[in-house]
Amino acid sequence: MTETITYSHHYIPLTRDELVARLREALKDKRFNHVLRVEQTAIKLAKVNGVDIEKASIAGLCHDYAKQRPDQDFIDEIHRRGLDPELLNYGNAIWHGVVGAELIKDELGIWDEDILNAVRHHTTGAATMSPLEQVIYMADYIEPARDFPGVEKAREITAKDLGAGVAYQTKQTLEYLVERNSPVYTKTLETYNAWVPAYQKEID
Ligand code: DGI
Ligand code: FE
Ligand code: FE
Repeated sequence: MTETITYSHHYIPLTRDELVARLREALKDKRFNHVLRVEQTAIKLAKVNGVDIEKASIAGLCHDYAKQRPDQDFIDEIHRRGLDPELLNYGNAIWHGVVGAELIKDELGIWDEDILNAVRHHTTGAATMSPLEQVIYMADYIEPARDFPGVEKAREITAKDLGAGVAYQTKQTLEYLVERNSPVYTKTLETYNAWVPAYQKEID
């Protein structure tokens, strides 16, 4: 069942319907449907982990808001805002969250730092993540249409322990990147060091 949250805390100057309309404009159908599923998964994880469901809805819907921007938009924003120049060595995979958070602040009027951090860190994680950030990081990884080796185990671990889910995803993603000889963003390594050794028992 789809849960429609009524926004009442002014984390965003839009109703949920208005926000959904903005996302429908910003995203292709496939990506739009993904963010709706991430929202629903995030609400469920929020409920069992004592996280604000309104923030979970907003962050879930917005997490990929910038995913379909052209590379040049991100490059311009990185220069204009003086963001970490290391970002220029990466691409859309890293930019749409880290730079995307700045765009949702400006374009959607979201100021809540917890929501912005959940968007900022949804791809790479971070050494320190609030419960909302963990919820969005995991909801993106285990939403019902995700189908890759290990996703069922990720769902089981996350249902038992949200932090263990974070550790499991982080390890899987790092293995995936190394397997493909891909560059690993520094924050992804920091996430690994902060979470994986701490949850050794839970993720094996
Ligand atoms: O935007 P989504 O597809 O819903 O999911 P996402 O934002 O978690 O993006 C996942 C992609 O990001 C996936 O292809 C792996 C990639 N990724 C995650 N961490 C890193 C990374 N790519 C590089 N190059 N370096 C990283 O540290
Ligand atoms: Fe994403
Ligand atoms: Fe996503």
